[in-house]
Amino acid sequence: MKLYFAPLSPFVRKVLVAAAELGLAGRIEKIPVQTTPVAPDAKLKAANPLAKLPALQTDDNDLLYDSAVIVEYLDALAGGGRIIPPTGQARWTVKRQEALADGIADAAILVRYETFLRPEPKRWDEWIKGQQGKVDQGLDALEAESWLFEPAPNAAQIAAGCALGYIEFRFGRDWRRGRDTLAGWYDRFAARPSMAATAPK
Ligand SMILES: N[C@@H](CCC(=O)N[C@@H](CS)C(=O)NCC(=O)O)C(=O)O
Repeated sequence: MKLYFAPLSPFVRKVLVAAAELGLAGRIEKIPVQTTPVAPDAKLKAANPLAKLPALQTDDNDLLYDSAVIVEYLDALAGGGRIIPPTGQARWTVKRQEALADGIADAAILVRYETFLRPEPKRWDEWIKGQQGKVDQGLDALEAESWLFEPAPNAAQIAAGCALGYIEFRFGRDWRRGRDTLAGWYDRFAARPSMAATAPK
């Protein structure tokens, strides 16, 4: 399998952590890509019309995106039901929580693009505040969800770990203030070999 890859992308990291937890890391070849909304990479665009990372070319030559689809594919490849419950309420809870964590990372990335990529005269403070509000509300919801303390890693926990890793890497440790439970969980989760091996540097 070939994974279109950038080392600082939380969504690429999510796929790599899932692959490691499922024992599939050795089957993934990384294809490095540099892409932004204003300078999309041509080979990535050929793999994913949205020109976003991650995209995965499977051994059957299928092209898959986005991260949630790829993680579900890897889970199925590893036998199914390993990091995403196969049926029932538990499945919808994990999928919803994964969407929450991904939404936090989406908003954090938009803040980063707005404050780093967009030329200063074109920046819009209200819009940045709006995205930051989504990050903050999402983190408060994660803090409130005790599911984070389940021992086995699932797709939602992996997504949450990668979103928090990205926020801490880009914006520092402020997110921890008033979120002691989440911060404690994150420190333990970040020590897993799959997370340590993929930490942004
Ligand atoms: N919902 C998508 C989000 C993917 C995403 O935003 N990827 C970023 C990198 S972390 C990207 O490729 N941005 C380039 C762009 O938006 O053009 C997923 O889960 O894969």
